Amino acid sequence: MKEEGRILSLSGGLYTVRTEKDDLLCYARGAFRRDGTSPVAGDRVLIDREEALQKKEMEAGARGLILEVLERKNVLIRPPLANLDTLFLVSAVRDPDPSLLSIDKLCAIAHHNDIRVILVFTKKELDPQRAEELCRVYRGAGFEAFAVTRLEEEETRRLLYPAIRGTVCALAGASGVGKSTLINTLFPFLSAQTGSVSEKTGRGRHTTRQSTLYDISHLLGKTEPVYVADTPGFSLLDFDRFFFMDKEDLPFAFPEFEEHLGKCRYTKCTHRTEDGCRILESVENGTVAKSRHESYVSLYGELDRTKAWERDKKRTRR
Ligand SMILES: Nc1nc2c(ncn2[C@@H]2O[C@H](COP(=O)(O)OP(=O)(O)OP(=O)(O)O)[C@@H](O)[C@H]2O)c(=O)[nH]1
Ligand SMILES: [Mg+2]
Ligand SMILES: [Zn+2]
Repeated sequence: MKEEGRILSLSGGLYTVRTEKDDLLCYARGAFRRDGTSPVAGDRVLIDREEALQKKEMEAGARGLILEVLERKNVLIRPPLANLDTLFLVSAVRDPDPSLLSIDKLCAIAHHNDIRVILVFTKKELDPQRAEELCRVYRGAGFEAFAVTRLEEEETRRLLYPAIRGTVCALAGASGVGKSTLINTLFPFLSAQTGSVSEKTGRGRHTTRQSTLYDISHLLGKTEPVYVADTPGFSLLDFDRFFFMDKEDLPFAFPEFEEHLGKCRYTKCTHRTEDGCRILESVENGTVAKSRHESYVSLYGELDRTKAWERDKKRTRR
């Protein structure tokens, strides 16, 4: 009998799948490997129990077989993770200075892939005014944005727990912005787990690892499962390989552009320098942030230069 489950982790070729009843160690059908569609953490899958397994698979500890991966909302290549709902994009207000272009790029990719972005600006106490300004820009662009400091742990939890929606969330951000510090504050048990895993395997922290999902519903006071992906090595660079878009899609990946689209003088307006462009007018009158438009122009150029074959390569590369 087929049952539905969610993959929590992959280790030594065996998947841990959470079903309604239990956590089950499973093998995946060989066919997944052959056609390059191997299941990853976050995947919703259909499984069959023991009867489907061979003796040697049982001996290796497997108690189920993954038959099918259910339709994915999105999938990241590195770290491998499927069906991400909420991404905490962590940047520091200073030390290191935030790269607005990197932030805007990741926001665009996430929006395009149906991932909700929550901007978290850390080290607020180093420059409270800048923190406020950054939050203002991103809230104005239609994102949720929060400024936090490690000096206010209770307040950080109060602000960020309610922002988690959907089933799977993860954190990302450049090196040194305070991701580990934030994880300590929000999910202390996760820091402990991460430490022990790397001690056991002796792997360096830059080794590409599989993601592992941890249930955090108890912290949020929810009855349905909510997971955070343990992805300590997750930086902005990892998104370069993530499914990217056509330049024609880019305006739609900037939520604050949406109400203006289709209203420019020219139907084929690229919103960069054209006369009668509604987006440019909005930048002039201050309703669209200048930095956001600059990032748009820069990303447009990047996509324009990326030849179709390169994009196709990125899409299929594993
Ligand atoms: N002033 C200040 N420093 C902070 C804050 N949060 C973290 N830091 C410091 O910033 C440095 C980097 O913090 P981490 O939490 O290690 O940053 P990370 O993003 O995990 O860094 P990587 O693991 O290298 O990617 C550490 O020295 C922290 O003590 C904060 O709110 N204020
Ligand atoms: Mg860290
Ligand atoms: Zn325009």
